[in-house]
This record gives sequence, structure tokens and C-alpha cells, in this order.
Amino acid sequence: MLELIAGALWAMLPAYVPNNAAVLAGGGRPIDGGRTLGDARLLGGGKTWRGTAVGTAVGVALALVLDAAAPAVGDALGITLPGFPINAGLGLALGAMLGDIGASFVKRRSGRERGAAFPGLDQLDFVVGALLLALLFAPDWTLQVFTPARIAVVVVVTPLLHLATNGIAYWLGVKDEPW
Ligand code: CTP
Ligand code: MG
Ligand code: K
Repeated sequence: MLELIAGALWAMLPAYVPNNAAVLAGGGRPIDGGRTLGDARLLGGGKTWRGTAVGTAVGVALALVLDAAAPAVGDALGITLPGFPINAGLGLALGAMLGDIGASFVKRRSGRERGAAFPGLDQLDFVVGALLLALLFAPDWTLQVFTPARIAVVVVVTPLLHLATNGIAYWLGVKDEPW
């Protein structure tokens, strides 16, 4: 059980941190350059080049650290933890950012203003993006590491982690909304 839960969360860590790093680093030029589609912004002012670049870089850097730490941490816990080839780390980190950007596109098309909540999508957009891009960049690694059981753990635990981290970020005053 520990092996299943710890392994699943460990494997997702490079996809968990990019969005939080983007919140801290965000600002500057929006990716959509202010363009609109219909009545609404294409993506909105909350998706910036800087946030996306810093978020991706932080996720990749964390993957490198986790890759080096996997044997020692696994030993200490008495389990085997996955390492991260660079293409897997990049797929997870960039995929998480792209999933979040894709969700903003969907939010704007459905009439939601920047910052509006979209329960379900908000908590899982980056999971879907991360897994799909990891599958594209590192197919063998992704299929081996993300077993159906681990994916099930990720889908159940991620929304809870996401609500908790964003709640804390809101409470600390670094995020405008608690979702
Ligand atoms: N951010 C960023 N670039 C990204 C993602 C996030 O700069 N690719 C920063 C922005 O400052 C953004 C903040 O992180 O306002 C919070 O992110 P998020 O909640 O995803 O964006 P929202 O502003 O709520 O916009 P949206 O409604 O489009 O999700
Ligand atoms: Mg938001
Ligand atoms: K979001």
C-alpha cells in the first residue's frame, strides 16, 4: 500500500510543482498577447510566458533531483521509487503547464472570467496534460511507471492535494482564489 501510494505521488511530483511555481513567478506578457476569440480572451491574462517557462523549468529541475534521490529515499522507505529520464521530467512538467493552459481555453469558451472556478477541470487538467505529454516524450517509461493502479491513486489523491495547496497559497496571500 505504501509502495503504491508513495510511488504514485513520487512519479507525479514533477507535474505537481509547475503550477505552484507559476503562481509565484507569473506576470508579464500573456501567452495570448491579449487576443480574443469571440467575446472572450483566447486564454486570459493568467497564462503568461514567464509563469509557463519558470513552472516548466522548476518541474524539470525537481525531476533531476528526484532522479538522483530515488535510490536513497526508496531504501529508507523500504520500497522502489521510479527515477526520471530527462524526457520524462520534461513531459510531466511541460504537460502540466499545457493542461492548465488548455483548461483556461475551455474556461474562456464557456464564459468563465479569469480566476473563475471550474470544479473537476481545475483539479485534474494538469494531470491529464502531464500524463499525455509524458506518454508522447517517454512512452516506455510512462507505461511502465504509471500502472493503472497508480493512475487510480493519482486521480483520487490529486484533487485533495490541489485543494490543500491552493488553500494554503490563498491563506498565505500568494494566490487570488483558493482553487
Ligand atoms: N500563471 C502564469 N502562467 C501560467 C499559469 C499561471 O503566469 N501558465 C500565474 C498567473 O499569475 C495566474 C496565477 O499563476 O493568475 C494563478 O494561476 P491560475 O489559477 O491557473 O490562473 P487564473 O488567473 O485563475 O486564470 P484562469 O481562470 O485562466 O485559470
Ligand atoms: Mg485560478
Ligand atoms: K488553473
